[in-house]
Amino acid sequence: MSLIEINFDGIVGPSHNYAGLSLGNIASASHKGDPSYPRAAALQGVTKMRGNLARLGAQGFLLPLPRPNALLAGALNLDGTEAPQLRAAPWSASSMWTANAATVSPAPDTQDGTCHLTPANLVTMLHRAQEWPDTLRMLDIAFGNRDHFTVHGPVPPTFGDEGAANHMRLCEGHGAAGVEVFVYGKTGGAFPARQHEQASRLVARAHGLDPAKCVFIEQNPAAIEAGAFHNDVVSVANERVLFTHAEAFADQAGAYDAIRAAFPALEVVEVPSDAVTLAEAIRTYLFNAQLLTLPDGAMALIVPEECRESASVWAWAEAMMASNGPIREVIPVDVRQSMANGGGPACLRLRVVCDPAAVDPRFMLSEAKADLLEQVIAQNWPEQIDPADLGDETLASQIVAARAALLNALDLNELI
Ligand code: SUG
Repeated sequence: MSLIEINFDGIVGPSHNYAGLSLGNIASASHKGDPSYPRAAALQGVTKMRGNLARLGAQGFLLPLPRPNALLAGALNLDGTEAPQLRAAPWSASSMWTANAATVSPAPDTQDGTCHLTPANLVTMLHRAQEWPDTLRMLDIAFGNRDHFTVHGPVPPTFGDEGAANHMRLCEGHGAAGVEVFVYGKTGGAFPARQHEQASRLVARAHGLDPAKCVFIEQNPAAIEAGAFHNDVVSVANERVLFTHAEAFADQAGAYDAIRAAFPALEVVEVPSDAVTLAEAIRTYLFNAQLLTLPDGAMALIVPEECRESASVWAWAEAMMASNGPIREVIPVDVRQSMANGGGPACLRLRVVCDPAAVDPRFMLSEAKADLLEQVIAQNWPEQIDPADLGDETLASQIVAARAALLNALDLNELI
C-alpha cells in the first residue's frame, strides 16, 4: 500500500458571493457588497487543480454543498425584514474552503491504523455552521472504505472547531508516522477565536493519536487581531518544514521548542516582521500557501498572485529561492475570487494522506475530468451575483440546477 498526500480542493459553488459574513476576516469585510463572479471563481479553482495534478500526479476534489440551504432559511424564518447578512447565510458557498471541512490524521499516526477524519463544526459563524451535516455525508462517500478510513461526527458545541486550517503535521515523509500540531486561539480579543483548545484536544483523542506525538500551541492574539482568523493564514507545514511568520504564535520560541521536543528534525523557515509585516503577510496570504513536495524531493510553495505584486513579499520570496533552503520554488496562482473572501490556495484544499486506490474514484481528478468540470461550470454557473440578488427565486433555481448538473456529470446523484 502506498500512502501519498492528496489535495482535495473544494469546487467553488454556483452561489459564490460577497456578503461580508466573517467578522475578523479582513478580505470578507472589505469586499462586502461587491459583485461576485461564480463562473470565473470556479474556473480559477479548476486551473489551480490542473497545475497541481501535473506537478504531483494525484489530485482530488470535494463538491459544493446544496444552496440555498432551505433548512437554514426555514430555521431563520426569513420574511424580508431580517438583516441582509441573515438572508445571505443560506446562500453561502463557503464550503469551497475545504481546509475547514475536516481535521485529518493519516493512518501512520493513529492507534487503529486507519486515516481518521472529523468534520469541523464551524460553530462560530452562522453561514459556516450549516456545512458539517452535508460535509459529513460527502466524506462518508469519498472516504467510505472502512479498511482505510474512520469518519467521525463533529466536535459538540460550544467548542469551536475549524478543521485542518488549525492543524499541521510534521513528518519525515508523508507515509511515515508524524507529529500533529494543533493551534488554538483564546477568546477575549476584538475578533472571535474560532478554534477552541478543547476541540483540538477532543479531535486528537478521537483520532487515537499518541499524546507524545501531539503538540498544542496557542495562536498569537495579535495575529487574530490583525486578521489571522485561522492559523493557516500565518503558517503552513510540510514534512519536516514549518514555514511561518515570526508573529504566528503566542510564544514563538516556546512553540518551536515544543514541536522540536516531539519532532527533533524540525526545520523552521521563519519570515521576520522586518522583512514582511504581519499586516502584509495577511493582505497577501503568503502563508496561506500550498507547501508541496515535488517528485524530485524539493519543495514548492503555491502562493496567491497577490504575493508577486507585493514588493516586500516578492523580495523575500526571491531571496529565499536564491538561498539553499528547503523551499526551492515559489509559484503564484490566480485565485482572486476566493481571495476576496479571505480564502487563498491553502484554504481551498484538504490534505489527506492515503492510498489513492482507497478513495472513491469519483472524487479524483484527471485531465479529462478537469475538462468535464470546466464544461459543466461554463455552461451552468452564474456569471455574476450581486448581494442584492440573494433571495431571488430565479437565481435560486439556477444555482440548484447548476449543482445538479455537476453531480450528474460526476455520477454522484446520491448527494442531491
Ligand atoms: O471562514 N470566508 C471564509 C474563509 C475561510 C478561509 N479558510 C482558511 N483560512 N482555511 C471564512 O471566514 C466569507 C464569506 C462571506 O463573507 O460571504 C467566508 O466565509
